[in-house]
Amino acid sequence: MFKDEAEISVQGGRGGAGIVSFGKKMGSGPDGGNGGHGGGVYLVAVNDITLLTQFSTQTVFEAEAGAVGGRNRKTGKDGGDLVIMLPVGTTVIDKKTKEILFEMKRIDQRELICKGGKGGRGNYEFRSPRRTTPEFAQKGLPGEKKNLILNLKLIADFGLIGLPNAGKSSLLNELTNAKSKVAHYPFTTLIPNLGVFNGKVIADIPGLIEGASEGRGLGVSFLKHIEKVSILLHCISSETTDPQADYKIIRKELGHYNKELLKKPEIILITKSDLTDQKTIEKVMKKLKNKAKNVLPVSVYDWESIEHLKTIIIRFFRS
Ligand SMILES: Nc1nc2c(ncn2[C@@H]2O[C@H](COP(=O)(O)OP(=O)(O)OP(=O)(O)O)[C@@H](O)[C@H]2O)c(=O)[nH]1
Ligand SMILES: [Mg+2]
Repeated sequence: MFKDEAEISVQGGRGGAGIVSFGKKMGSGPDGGNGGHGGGVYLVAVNDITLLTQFSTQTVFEAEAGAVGGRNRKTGKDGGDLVIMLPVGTTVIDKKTKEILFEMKRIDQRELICKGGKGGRGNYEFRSPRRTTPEFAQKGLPGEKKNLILNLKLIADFGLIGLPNAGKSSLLNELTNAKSKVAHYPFTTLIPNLGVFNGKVIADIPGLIEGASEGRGLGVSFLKHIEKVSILLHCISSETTDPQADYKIIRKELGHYNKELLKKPEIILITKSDLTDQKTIEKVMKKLKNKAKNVLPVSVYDWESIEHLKTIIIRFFRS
């Protein structure tokens, strides 16, 4: 199951202990080595929106501890770092302070979230003219620990939005390499899907219905994924009896969720245009033409309409 929220606990590795040791020969001084430092925990952003599901089974992570020091002033080996992969678009929040620690915005962005603990000093380090045989050494320190809330909001250039069954996933599949499930019933898409067209990311957002911003249908959980989308591809089926009403339902939910969403540039797509005659399509377009600069009919069965949509999309990235 797709997860866009998770809570995990992360901790740097404990530092290794320093040791108490003396040279083997009679009268030789202290030679206990220092412990190695504990490994750090790093977060790295990658291009995989499914990654938060890894936290369904494991929620506690700790980097490797440093090794204890050795005789002969030998320092213990440092613990290895632990790298946790997160999907690009994840906000990392400190559970206790609620502070945003990182926004994982770029692929390969790497952040140190918890430092490893320092290794303890061995007794060699405590020698002095007055204390020639220190009988003690330090323990290693524990690594830094944090409880994190991870919140993923998809980052996409274009977001396909609309009522259930409007043909969003079909368009995603047509425009990109994605294989989003398509079926003739509402709520086929239960999780957002991404595809890439000409280097730009298009997100297919599960269908929204009236009351979505209050939790109806698939609820508010997917509206958040529209927040970081740059341009909306608003799909309205040409089969509708009232295109303006369909349009308004979605706009109302976007506005209820966050007024900023209404400011995003929008292209209105009158989908499944093959199912209606030209005259009806024109009527529908006329009713919506004052809502957005671009209102165009598309059908996955009409190659030209898809090519036209592609040109409009390309024009959008250029502008
Ligand atoms: N004739 C025709 N049918 C289409 C077209 N696009 C989609 N459909 C059909 O419409 C139905 C819904 O398509 P989907 O792409 O699953 O719609 P959706 O908006 O993703 O639906 P949800 O995920 O449920 O919100 C499917 O039966 C598709 O085959 C089109 O251009 N022409
Ligand atoms: Mg769908």
